[in-house]
Amino acid sequence: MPRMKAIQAAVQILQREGVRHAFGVPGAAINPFYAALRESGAITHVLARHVEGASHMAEGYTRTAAGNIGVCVGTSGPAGTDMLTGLYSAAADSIPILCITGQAPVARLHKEDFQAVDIAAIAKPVTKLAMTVLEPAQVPGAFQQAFHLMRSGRPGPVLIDLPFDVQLGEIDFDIDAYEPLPVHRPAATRIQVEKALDMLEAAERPLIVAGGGIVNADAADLLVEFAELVGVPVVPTLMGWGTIPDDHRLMAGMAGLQTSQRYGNATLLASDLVLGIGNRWANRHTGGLEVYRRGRRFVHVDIEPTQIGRVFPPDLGIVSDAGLALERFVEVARERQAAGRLPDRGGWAEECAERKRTMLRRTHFDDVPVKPQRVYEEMIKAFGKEVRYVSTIGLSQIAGGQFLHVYRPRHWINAGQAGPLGWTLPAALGVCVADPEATVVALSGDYDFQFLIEELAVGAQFNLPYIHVLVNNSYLGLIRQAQRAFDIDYCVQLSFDNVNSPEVGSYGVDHVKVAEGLGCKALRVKEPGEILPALEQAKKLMAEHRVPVVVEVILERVTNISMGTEIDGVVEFEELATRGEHAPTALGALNLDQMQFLD
Ligand SMILES: Cc1ncc(C[n+]2csc(CCOP(=O)(O)OP(=O)(O)O)c2C)c(N)n1
Ligand SMILES: [Mg+2]
Repeated sequence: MPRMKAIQAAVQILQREGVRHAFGVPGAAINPFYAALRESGAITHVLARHVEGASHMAEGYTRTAAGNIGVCVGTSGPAGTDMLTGLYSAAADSIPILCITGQAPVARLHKEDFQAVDIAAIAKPVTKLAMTVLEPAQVPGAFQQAFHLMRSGRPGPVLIDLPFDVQLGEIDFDIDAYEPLPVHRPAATRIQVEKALDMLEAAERPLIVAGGGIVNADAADLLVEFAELVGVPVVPTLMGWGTIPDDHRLMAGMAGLQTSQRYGNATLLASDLVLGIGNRWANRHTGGLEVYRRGRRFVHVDIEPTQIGRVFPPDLGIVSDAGLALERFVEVARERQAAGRLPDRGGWAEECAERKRTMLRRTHFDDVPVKPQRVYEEMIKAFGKEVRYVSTIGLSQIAGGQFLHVYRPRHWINAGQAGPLGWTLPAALGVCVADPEATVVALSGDYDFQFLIEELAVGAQFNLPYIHVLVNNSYLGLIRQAQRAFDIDYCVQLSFDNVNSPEVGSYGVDHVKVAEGLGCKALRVKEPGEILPALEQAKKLMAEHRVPVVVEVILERVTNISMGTEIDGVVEFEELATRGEHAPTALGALNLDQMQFLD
């Protein structure tokens, strides 16, 4: 049996489990791991500038392709605590990442040693497993279990904490005798699917709510096949956006309080049965449950048994992996189609499509300073269907969710539940590592951009080119809008006169200078007509220099974006589209020569 340090066995297992990249920040307590990494040579390492950044890079990496597991690495003490936000974000959105931390030697754990903190205890609520390994011979089993848990059931993150002496302890280990553990995925039974389809058939205006579980199961094609078979319109959740292309005739729009379309909410409210697959009835999707549930029945398919009934009791709950459920749904629906049992849904689907053509918000404004709605119109013109968008939170992300178009799963990469400011930039870098050929476009408000801005240097150092659209209102815009309820505008201003950059006026931070100082390219635009040329120029700069390119759009300071507290009470602050030229990149306009608009 080969004899080696426990940490060498760990690195061999990482390789065997498919890890090719790691994101991290070294420190004394994790140096044995770095020595093993260097020796192996099979895993490339991206050196983050902030450990939190490394955790979000790992998440962006995982989210880009089915089967990926992002790995983030840090030393003992503050490195682990810095990565907690990444673990929370990953856990909340069911994303597997593996966080590896160094730790003080076992015998000194209780002595308040330098940078010794009980990270396993701290990380427990935001991981599927958080473990300080106390025996070198347990290291292989800990990693084996980590991969098994991350991939099984509802996916999520794991933290493995490795005391210095445990890493260096000698063990007998043969990688050829190692085998990844089988992954546990429950599957819907025929009876369950029959009952769900009976309910679907009995309904007059059924909908499918498609959640992120479908993305995790890599089952978007099956979703579309099933929707087409039964002719039922689909409302994706924010995490499921892209599972059915935005321009598909059965894509009915998103429902919700913020990242939604008027037609998505109207269609949900008109439905009488909702089949939720791989979704979790997030409160920003449902709004108040009274309105959301009134007059309709619900079927809930979820991989995690304790998710069924967590938010409200469904009429039928099915515990299943989304992909395995959809395979069964397609199979049984095919049989029913052959037997002539499937009802014609043409009228209802057309009603939904009509709303999608007509219930539009206006994006075409010529104002200076630029109104944010216009930015998304120009982004749609600049980037094709293959673009991968990355965003986190803020008015910027909400408006992105309302106006952009997504055509593929994993092309809207968004920290949906946790929404941690600063996530966008490092997550985009992780996406670039996972898919170097992709056009990656990040979308941030100025505050989100400033949170982990130093990570731009990582993009410059490791040649990870992407375009960062930075919509600058010099405000904590979303919170300013929320403070209207309190009649205050307090501690949400980002504006000041920058003594070094009179050209930014009172907008404060000179993002162009900072980005350039960190080794990236950057452009600033102030007029709507300049946005598209700047985005085109950014593509060229990205190709030429192989570094991130920031395109900053100076926005009007105050724009309220449509939102509300109930899906039947979303407040519109701007005028709606009443003519074709008001919303030239809306899907109705893209699909049809002739458009009709509701007043
Ligand atoms: C770590 C963290 N702290 C606070 C918040 C609350 N928060 C949500 S959006 C936001 C302001 C975002 O401002 P900006 O990024 O400029 O986007 P805008 O809304 O102006 O488009 C804040 C403070 C958060 N999401 N994450
Ligand atoms: Mg802002």
